[in-house]
Amino acid sequence: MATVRRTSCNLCEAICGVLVTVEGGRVTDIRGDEADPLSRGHICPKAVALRDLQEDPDRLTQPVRRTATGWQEMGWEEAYTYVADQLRSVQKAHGKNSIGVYLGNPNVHSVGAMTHMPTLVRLLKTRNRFSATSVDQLPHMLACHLLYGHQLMVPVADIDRTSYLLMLGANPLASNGSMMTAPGFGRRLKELQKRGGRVVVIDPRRTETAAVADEHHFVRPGTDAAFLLALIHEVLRDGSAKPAQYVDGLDVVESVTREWTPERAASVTGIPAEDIRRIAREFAAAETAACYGRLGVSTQQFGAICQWAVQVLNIITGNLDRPGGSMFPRPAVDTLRGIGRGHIGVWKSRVRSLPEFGGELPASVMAEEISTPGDGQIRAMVTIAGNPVLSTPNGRKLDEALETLDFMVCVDPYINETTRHADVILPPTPPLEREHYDLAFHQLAVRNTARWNDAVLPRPSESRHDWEIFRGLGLALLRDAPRSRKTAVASLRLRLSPRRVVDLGLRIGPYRLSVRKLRKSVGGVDLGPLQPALPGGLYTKSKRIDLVPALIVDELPSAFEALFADRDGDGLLLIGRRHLRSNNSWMHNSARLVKGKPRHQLLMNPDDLRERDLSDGQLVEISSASGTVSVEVASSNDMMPGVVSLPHGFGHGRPGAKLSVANQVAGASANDVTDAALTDHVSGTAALNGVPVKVTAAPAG
Ligand SMILES: Nc1nc2c(c(=O)[nH]1)N[C@H]1C(S)=C(S)[C@@H](COP(=O)(O)OP(=O)(O)OC[C@H]3O[C@@H](n4cnc5c(=O)[nH]c(N)nc54)[C@H](O)[C@@H]3O)O[C@H]1N2
Ligand SMILES: Nc1nc2c(c(=O)[nH]1)N[C@H]1C(S)=C(S)[C@@H](COP(=O)(O)OP(=O)(O)OC[C@H]3O[C@@H](n4cnc5c(=O)[nH]c(N)nc54)[C@H](O)[C@@H]3O)O[C@H]1N2
Ligand code: SF4
Ligand SMILES: [Mo]
Repeated sequence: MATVRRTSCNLCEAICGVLVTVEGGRVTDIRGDEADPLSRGHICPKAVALRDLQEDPDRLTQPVRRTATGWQEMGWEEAYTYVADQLRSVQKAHGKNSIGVYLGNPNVHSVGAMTHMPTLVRLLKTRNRFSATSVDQLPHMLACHLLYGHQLMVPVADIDRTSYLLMLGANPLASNGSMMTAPGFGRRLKELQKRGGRVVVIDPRRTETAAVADEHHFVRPGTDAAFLLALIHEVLRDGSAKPAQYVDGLDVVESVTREWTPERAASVTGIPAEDIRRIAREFAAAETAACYGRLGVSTQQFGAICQWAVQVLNIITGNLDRPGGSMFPRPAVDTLRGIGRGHIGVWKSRVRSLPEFGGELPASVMAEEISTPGDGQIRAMVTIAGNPVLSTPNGRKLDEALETLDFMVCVDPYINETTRHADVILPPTPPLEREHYDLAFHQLAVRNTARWNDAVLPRPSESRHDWEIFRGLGLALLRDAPRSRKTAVASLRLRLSPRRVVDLGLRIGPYRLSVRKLRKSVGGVDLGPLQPALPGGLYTKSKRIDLVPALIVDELPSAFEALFADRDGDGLLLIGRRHLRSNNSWMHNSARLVKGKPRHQLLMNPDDLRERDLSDGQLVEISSASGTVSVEVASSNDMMPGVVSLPHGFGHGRPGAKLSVANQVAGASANDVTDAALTDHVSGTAALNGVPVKVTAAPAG
């Protein structure tokens, strides 16, 4: 008999409610849940992959260990003990920091990872911690830490009420939105336009989102800081600034942006000065407006300045914390309370002296920390839900470095480009076998809602949830540790189930909910539109906002020099992109998702092709300071001249990776040409966009 179960899809940040039909223990249908007050029935093609993940024969269900004759299954308890012993012996021989940890993207999509993984990582006591944050949203978190006092106090564009949305470096029609949970982004944009509102997109590619916007401007990659500072300059110049009374430092903003004129910005961005002036005027005059800058203005050399400037623009035009502007969500579990406010530069990386942020070093230094000998060198790696060989800059170098380690353990369901180097792989249950409450994305949602999901399918007895793996490993590490208050607390934290932790969070949260109450609500509880929260909600000691943190302002003169320096004329700049039927580095093993037209090509403007005697469809070589890859080129009028686009997450087919479908997917890894040496000057975030490259015909044969 068929039963329909309610859950949500957690493959991306949109957290869409879905209805899953199960017949005889198997999923037969997945569709959108109209009763979900946030997603209102929206889903995308990736939802069907929930079923493919469930049924994928390549997915591991038990721990495996690498032996001379191949991978061998092992028992869970045996695996925990073995891994804990190996990690401890590496640390005994080489010191605490000899263990490196990489935490990948899917951790934030799993409640068990959110509740249990941090405790495990703390037990490892290493400073060599890395995560996807520093190839992604670190500049947002830094800006929010500096301005609002908490790294996760991130305002989101109030898309459902705004009358002017200015978007930079975001393509939500492919990505479904990020650092802004707004399922059905396309529908929300249409509603905005129907209300008479305006959508303006700034992107070096005429993206799917640009195509539905009212206005799109090409921008030369990496130069958005000049555009944003010119907008601020203009708003201040024509006297239309109206910051709230709890904002300090407007006069300093005025003086540090004095030279950042629209004319100067036009000369490097390619956006005409009169358009910059008009956008500034329209933004400031709009009834309500929100500026939203995402990946493209984060993972670039001036990411921190861009994200700071986005906030400053919202603040000085009076749009922060007002309906229709840029607002702070108030989720049913206050995630901010459980997470530190953030800090930067408390220690630096050993080899290159890049700053930590919130206890993590930039992923761009990971390979060199493994391969450079000396005190504090990484000798063992732990990866949890990450595939950094494909996801971090200069991935080839990391690929090679991982092979030199004394020990490596991965918590991951697949033997892929990264985990093929492991000694032990510990696979967690797939999404449909897990309970879920979204601790991460209700914190970033454009409407306050809450939902609890029971598991759709039972967990097979031989499988373990990710939190059970963290508990097992953590307790194994604690076994020989001297008893103290700290170890007692860690052990208690590891033993509480995610359900208990969420229930507690809901009960002490602002709406006094509970798992029981949520389980009774069909599709989730609607807690209403976003509400003003400042200044009381600020995490700054003064309960005021200082617009001009030294870390950013001190960097402006050298950014000015770098941005307006003479440029080498004929170089191309490489940027990335996403596609609706693809998800970072790991979902190409779903045949239904990858079918259809290839999506891995290098996109290039026809004039740039012609100039190099290249033609559409030809195999080309892309080379940068860090490497060379070959891939087919596709001619595209949607590309800004001088800019080429290659998606990341491809480049499968490496020896030993057990991905029967993905290994057949063509394409090269963009991160074999991105450069670990290129980082955001302030935060150390990888500059994955705006990489100087040459494109030539691939040698015949
Ligand atoms: N050039 C370039 N590089 C980029 C980007 C770009 O735009 N351009 N984007 C960057 C961004 S924004 C991000 S977030 C990173 C993402 O890069 P990563 O942090 O590496 O994350 P994914 O690529 O999503 O890889 C997910 C890994 O987790 C495993 N996995 C999947 N589900 C689960 C689970 O539930 N539990 C566990 N334990 N494992 C699971 C998969 O098998 C895979 O190995 O890539 C970054 N890299
Ligand atoms: N289908 C799908 N959805 C996803 C993912 C996925 O892989 N596939 N990944 C998820 C993850 S981990 C994340 S972080 C989000 C990211 O979500 P988004 O931020 O929306 O990411 P992208 O779609 O890569 O859009 C980034 C845009 O920045 C542009 N860009 C590049 N360089 C510059 C620049 O210098 N200036 C400006 N203004 N623009 C620039 C690119 O052309 C691109 O259109 O998506 C998430 N959702
Ligand atoms: S947009 Fe697609 S991938 Fe993202 S949560 Fe919704 S259905 Fe899942
Ligand atoms: Mo991301």
